[in-house]
Amino acid sequence: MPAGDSFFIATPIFYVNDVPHIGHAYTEVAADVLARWHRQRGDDTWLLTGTDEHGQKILRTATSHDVTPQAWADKLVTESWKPLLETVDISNDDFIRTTDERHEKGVQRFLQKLHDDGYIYQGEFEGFYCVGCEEYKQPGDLVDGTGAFEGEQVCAIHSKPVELLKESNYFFRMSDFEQRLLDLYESQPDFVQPENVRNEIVQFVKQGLRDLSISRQTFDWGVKVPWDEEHVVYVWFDALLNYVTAIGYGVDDEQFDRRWPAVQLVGKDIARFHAVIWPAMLMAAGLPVPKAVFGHGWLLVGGEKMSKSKLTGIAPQQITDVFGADAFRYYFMRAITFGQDGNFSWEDISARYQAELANGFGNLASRVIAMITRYFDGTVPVAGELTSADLAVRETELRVTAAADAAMDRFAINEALSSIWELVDVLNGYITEQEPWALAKKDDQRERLATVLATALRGLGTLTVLLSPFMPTATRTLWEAIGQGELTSQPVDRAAEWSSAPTVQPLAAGLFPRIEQPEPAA
Ligand code: ME8
Repeated sequence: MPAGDSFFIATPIFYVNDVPHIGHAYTEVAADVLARWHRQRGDDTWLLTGTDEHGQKILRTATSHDVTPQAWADKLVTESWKPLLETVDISNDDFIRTTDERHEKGVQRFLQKLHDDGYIYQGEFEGFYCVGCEEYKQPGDLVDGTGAFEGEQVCAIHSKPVELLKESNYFFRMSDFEQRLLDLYESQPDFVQPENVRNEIVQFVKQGLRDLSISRQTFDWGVKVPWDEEHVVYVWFDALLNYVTAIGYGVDDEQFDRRWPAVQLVGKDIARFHAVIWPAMLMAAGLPVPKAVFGHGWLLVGGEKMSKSKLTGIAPQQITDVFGADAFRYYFMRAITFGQDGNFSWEDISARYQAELANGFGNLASRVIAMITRYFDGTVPVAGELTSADLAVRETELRVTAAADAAMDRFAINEALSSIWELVDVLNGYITEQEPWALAKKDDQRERLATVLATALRGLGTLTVLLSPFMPTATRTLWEAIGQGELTSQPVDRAAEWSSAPTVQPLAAGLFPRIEQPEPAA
């Protein structure tokens, strides 16, 4: 078991009514980069992702395709959701489906406990339900419809009419937890991040919490309520529990205690479920709340939140087919301030690919390795006396490593990358100024040439270690050319301590090849 702290990070589990788009891939990549960073820092890391398969939304989609919801979910998971993880190179430790037996049993166990402890009661409920959100809506959540829905009240998120439902349901006494939740936000200010999401959550809870309807009776695609099989568990109550059923809630205490509590990474659209309902459920069960709930921003396409239903969805593979998974990961983590909304455009990714990856990092790697190959037959030179320019490179390596590590602890993923990129720029500037090609022409500058290339190579190796959580494939290729041992065993928080192989191997091709057709139609 790694010696470091436990770091359990979970993504939302995604609905299988449709195939993934780059918004889903964005959450996956952010969680994966954080997980790889922590793993490479020696933390006892666990990355969980999965799929949300119950509820009316999936049932209706399956029915409209003339298949059972289970068959529909199986098809989407096998053909689309698991392949997404390969497309963008996710190193998840587990994949949970809400139709897994381990999950369904766990949900029943949890609900039974809350029932036994007096947190569940039966009542009548009438309200407006949005199947897209799988949520009852308050009048304030509705807006006037347009086009085909002119004259109707529609969900502000899905722009579709809500349905008036009246049922006899089971309720969770969520209102009992209002003050405890407010105390939690107060005493642990970083429980909900970033600040704007936190403020929204605090405001919401301050307006008063109602009890939550947690069962449905009019359809049967869900986990059965253990004491009343006429009801299925409300899909959000069911889905949130994946974070604990996946790590052995109620059946494997050792695994549960080792992992829980988690860091929850979600889109800000579902921060309320994770920062209000979920901790209230955990409090009722006597379990610790998550370490943090981070609600990231939305990917926008042409200024609008990207979504399949609005036909702005882009499949991740459309981008990885052109630029590769590493560039996909780099681009979204670098170009968007993590926590804020960000616009995607083909022009922007093409420009960054060319300037930052191909010319900035890729070219640096090729040049350093080519010069050591040419001037020293590939044998790594030994540095002589260091000048202030050499020491400045060394200082940058240590400084950006510490800055990136601290930024990752604050979920400031884009800041970590821009710190690391200072080293790319410093190294490129250093080589331009030191002109090793000119030194190579003078016999009396042999020692200086050795020092310059040894310094540049040290910096390049540090970069390789620091960038490995972001771009696992390109850095692995580069490491095979310069490093010793496994790249992922190099502690990322001590990246400058890496050991080089005695000789470098020429790179067969550039790390980031020229893109012939950079702008396919979006
Ligand atoms: O809400 N920009 O699933 P879902 C950024 N099953 N991220 C986006 C995005 C966009 N335009 N669109 C989607 C559900 N996402 C529930 C979750 S968890 C117990 C249950 C990402 O398939 C983002 O992470 O609708 C968002 O929160 C999630 O996909 C919603 O996925």
